[in-house]
Amino acid sequence: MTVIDANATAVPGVRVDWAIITGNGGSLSQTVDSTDSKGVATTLLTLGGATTYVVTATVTGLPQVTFTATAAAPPVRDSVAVKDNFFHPDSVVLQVNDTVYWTWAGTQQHNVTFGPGMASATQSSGTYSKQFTTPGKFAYTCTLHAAMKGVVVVVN
Ligand SMILES: [Cu+2]
Repeated sequence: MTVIDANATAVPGVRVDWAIITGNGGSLSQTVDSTDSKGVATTLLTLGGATTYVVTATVTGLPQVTFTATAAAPPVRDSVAVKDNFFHPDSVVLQVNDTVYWTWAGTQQHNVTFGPGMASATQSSGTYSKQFTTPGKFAYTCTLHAAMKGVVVVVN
């Protein structure tokens, strides 16, 4: 936030108190700051598990200012086309317990292989699906085409 005077001139050295009034688990990098030479005071809000956060900036003698932040769910993309010879998209991000569905969309034979015991059949049509129950980064390939690579990123 910026503190200015009646002439719209920045005011340095003004104490600003920051507080989270809504938003469980959130934290501020600092709860007290002084405006700099440009009249700017800052804090950094780190989100926790809540969806909505309201942060107030208080300067003695001035109306309180409120800021609102809304947390969005991680992007979810759970369909991948198995083409000749690439995965599209080659990177997906999803939440824990979501499932990725691969659909064969080319004419050649391919597979989706994460590792031993974690692979689709080698096929030229059809689908393969896998549910991801733990966060992490899971790389896979088609063992017939080493350049076919993909990754599934699972977040909480
Ligand atoms: Cu392949």
